[in-house]
Amino acid sequence: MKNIIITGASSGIGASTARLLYAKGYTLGLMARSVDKLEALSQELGANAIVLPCDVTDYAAVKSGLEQFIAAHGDIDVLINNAGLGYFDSLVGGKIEEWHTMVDVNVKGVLNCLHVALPSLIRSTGHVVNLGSLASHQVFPNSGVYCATKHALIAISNSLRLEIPDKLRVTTISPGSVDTPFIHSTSNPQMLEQYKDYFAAGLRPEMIAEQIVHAIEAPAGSVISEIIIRPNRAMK
Ligand code: NJP
Repeated sequence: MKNIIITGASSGIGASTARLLYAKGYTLGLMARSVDKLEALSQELGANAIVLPCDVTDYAAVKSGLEQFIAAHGDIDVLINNAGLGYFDSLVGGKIEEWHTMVDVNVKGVLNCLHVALPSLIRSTGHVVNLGSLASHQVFPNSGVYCATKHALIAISNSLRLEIPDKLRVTTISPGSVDTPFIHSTSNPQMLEQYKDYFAAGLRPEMIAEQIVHAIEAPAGSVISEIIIRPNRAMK
């Protein structure tokens, strides 16, 4: 039985992935800040969905949560670095605190989780799944810092895969727009108005969850290095 940690499990892609993985019999560590949402998800799923309240930008909290999980359940087999957010806005006149938050959560948060989990993942010959984006490969208007964070993420994924291929599998999942609460973080009302229907008409989070499971269950001796999945429509 595999132990899987999912960051950002309280919503969207993370919650959908938790539902699919739990139904397949995995033991889950559910990480996010919204304890009420994690508790509700754990109650819906069952006793092997363990709530680990945690802000991924807080290294001490990540360490404590993951160490607590490992002590109780054993080494981590899969770490799904899914927690992330994007504030849509132009760079000119953008909000510095939003830029910092995107870097803190999307890049430093992933590094915090990796730093704590890697020894355990290596012991278990495990798997890291990082949530990238189409924005890992190209840039879009009004999301310059978000695109930068997702470019960083693919660099981290690809570097990690090169280091210890015999001890760790690394996958990046790179979706186009997905219909989750993601776009509603955007504080600029014009941007929200401009993009919200586009995201609402995007992929369903269950589609991304299926790709994550597909990567985790790839045959031994193989690694799915990246999955790019996009809505089959014109881009905005
Ligand atoms: O977004 P949403 P998605 N510490 O808003 C958590 C990428 N992606 O599922 O802490 C810990 O439903 C937050 O939990 P909470 C995207 O970049 C998306 O769409 O309780 N957790 C919640 O569970 C991201 O990496 C699209 O607020 C923190 C989760 O993150 C991933 O997919 C397109 C946190 C966000 O759930 C999941 O996003 C694409 C913190 N400091 C890539 N801050 C898309 N939706 O269109 C946030 O290419 N979270």
